[in-house]
Amino acid sequence: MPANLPPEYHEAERRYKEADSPQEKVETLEALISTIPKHKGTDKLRADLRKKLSKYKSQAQSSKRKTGKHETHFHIEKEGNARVVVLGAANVGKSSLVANLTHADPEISESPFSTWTPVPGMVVHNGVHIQLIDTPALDRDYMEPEFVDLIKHSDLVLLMIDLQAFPIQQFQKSIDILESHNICPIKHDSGLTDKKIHKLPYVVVANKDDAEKLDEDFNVLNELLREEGFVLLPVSVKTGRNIHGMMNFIIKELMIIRVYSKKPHEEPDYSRPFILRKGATIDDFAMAVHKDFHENMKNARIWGNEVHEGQVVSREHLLCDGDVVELHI
Ligand SMILES: Nc1nc2c(ncn2[C@@H]2O[C@H](COP(=O)(O)OP(=O)(O)OP(=O)(O)O)[C@@H](O)[C@H]2O)c(=O)[nH]1
Ligand SMILES: [Mg+2]
Repeated sequence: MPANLPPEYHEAERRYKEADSPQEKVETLEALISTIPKHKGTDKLRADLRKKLSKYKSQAQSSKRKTGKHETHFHIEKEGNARVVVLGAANVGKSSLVANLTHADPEISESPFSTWTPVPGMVVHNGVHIQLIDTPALDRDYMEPEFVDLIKHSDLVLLMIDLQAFPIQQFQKSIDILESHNICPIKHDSGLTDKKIHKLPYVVVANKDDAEKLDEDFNVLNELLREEGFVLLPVSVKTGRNIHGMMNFIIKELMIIRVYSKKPHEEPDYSRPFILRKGATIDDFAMAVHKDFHENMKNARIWGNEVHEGQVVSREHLLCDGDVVELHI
């Protein structure tokens, strides 16, 4: 037990010990944890109490009447063009990634199980706004139903594994936990055929690939995962290695395309792309620009890789990433 705990701790501990019901235990434990100063000396104590909290939450949840609604940290408003949920075992670097790419300030710690509530942040990459959500570790004893819901309401799972800590077992465990809650990767045949299965695109990253000497480990892991049908990306949040490449890959997997508008006789406006999904047409683009364009448009001119410069196209024309479009009323 760390020696330098404040007097409020002992008072909160007494209330926690006196609490009877699981719900009271949850409330008093949360209060108790909030009295503990955050530093290395208290890491273990906080992790232990968090474990207990998770157990009581589970008990409180099962004894709670089904009708009773309650406030939850897991309800996060969707913002931006897409939502990416960062998942993985304890200590792999999920919070570090979110802290690194966004203005959010989740707790980062050497000791496992430091994140207990999801923390959203916003990352803007090549004009695309992505809501990136840091989450509690998957390998806890208990996973809140609201956490499962949050994942199901995301557009992509960024599954992170720690290259330096039994990555194969870690990967398998994370996949299994998600599968036990009916969440599976879209491209992967899990063998489950139940209609309840929720399929999502997965991007798997091996974090802590800090230096070339670790690439050998990465290659072995990559081979194994490829046999299972997964693409693995090496990254290092610490050194920034391949983080840019990872973001490009995420945008590709989200099937996001960026289309730029252009007024006649003017240069395209590259500062503000319109964000659409693969399969979008000129019609969808016109709707995104303004409903008046959508109603009154006669045709459009387009510049891009798969068209002739300034080619005139109809409403049904399929758009590609990077196209520039001039709408004509
Ligand atoms: N060497 C190395 N360490 C890293 C890297 N990314 C994160 N870490 C360290 O790994 C530890 C865990 O990082 P966190 O970001 O707290 O991990 P987490 O996945 O959020 O952990 P939990 O919230 O406990 O599940 C910290 O000590 C980080 O500094 C990396 O790329 N390389
Ligand atoms: Mg964390």
